[in-house]
Amino acid sequence: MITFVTFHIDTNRDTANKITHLGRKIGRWKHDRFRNDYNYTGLLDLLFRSAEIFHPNCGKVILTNEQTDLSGLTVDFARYNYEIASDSLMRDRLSAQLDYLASDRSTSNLVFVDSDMLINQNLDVIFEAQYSLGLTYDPNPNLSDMPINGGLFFIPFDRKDSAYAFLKKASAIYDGKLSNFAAWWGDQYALIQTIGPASFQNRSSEQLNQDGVEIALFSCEYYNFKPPNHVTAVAVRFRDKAIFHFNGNRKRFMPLFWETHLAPKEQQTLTSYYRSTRNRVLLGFSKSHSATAAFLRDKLSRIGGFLHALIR
Ligand SMILES: [Mn+2]
Repeated sequence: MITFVTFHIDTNRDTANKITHLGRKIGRWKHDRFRNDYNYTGLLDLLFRSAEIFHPNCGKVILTNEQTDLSGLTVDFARYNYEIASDSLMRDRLSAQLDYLASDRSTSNLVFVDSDMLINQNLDVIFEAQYSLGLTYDPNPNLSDMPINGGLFFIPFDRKDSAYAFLKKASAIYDGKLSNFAAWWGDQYALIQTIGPASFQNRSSEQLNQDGVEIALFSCEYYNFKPPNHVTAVAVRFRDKAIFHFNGNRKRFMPLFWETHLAPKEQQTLTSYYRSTRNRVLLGFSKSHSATAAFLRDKLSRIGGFLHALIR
């Protein structure tokens, strides 16, 4: 069994502006900005429903704070409240994850997962290898200073203590010298510093031993896949990817991807098949050489604009 543990708190425009400002200061997000105005309960709902498709009756947990409104969710989940401030969003997330990890005595494997992810496969194979903490890394050179993604941890149920030991160390590094990044990015800086950038760079396999803790490295290419940031990419099923990450402003595509590819797996109804087919045709997926399909493909740019308008 797997328990999917995600994180969300309500934030405001002030937090979004501060995080955007921090991003500009470290040379990221030149044209982009942090947004807190997505329909997060909608995204959390889709995350859990995607997990249910491949892991029926999986555990579903949200780490949050008392003030956050999660009433919009349609699935059952367990709520855990912690002290989480928006000024120290990522630092407090790591603390909450540690507290949850320490309190969880279940025999369920854990997947700590971002709210803007969709599960696209059964993940049991991830837990067949022997390790204490599974992390995903992105080989993109733009991320060479923070190659480990903070949004996804795999923790086998019988290795929670040693995963805890590693994350506790990361948390101490975060508190100690990364306080400028308490709101954002600090978790990812702390993760690579805990591993050691040199150990990571010079590794000879995808398994590292950090002070007795076995760390397994999974490529983001399959396990934490960021789809191309364009609406037409939603036409592609990306069947070989285990987990999607609609990070940044890709979030606007997450409901459309759900409707196009995953909803028909959840509910085999005429409506879900109709919507899926309609979207795939509109997005130019059809390989048909029929005059109708060619006509629709020719109109793609205009229809793409229409879909853009729909998804903000
Ligand atoms: Mn994310």
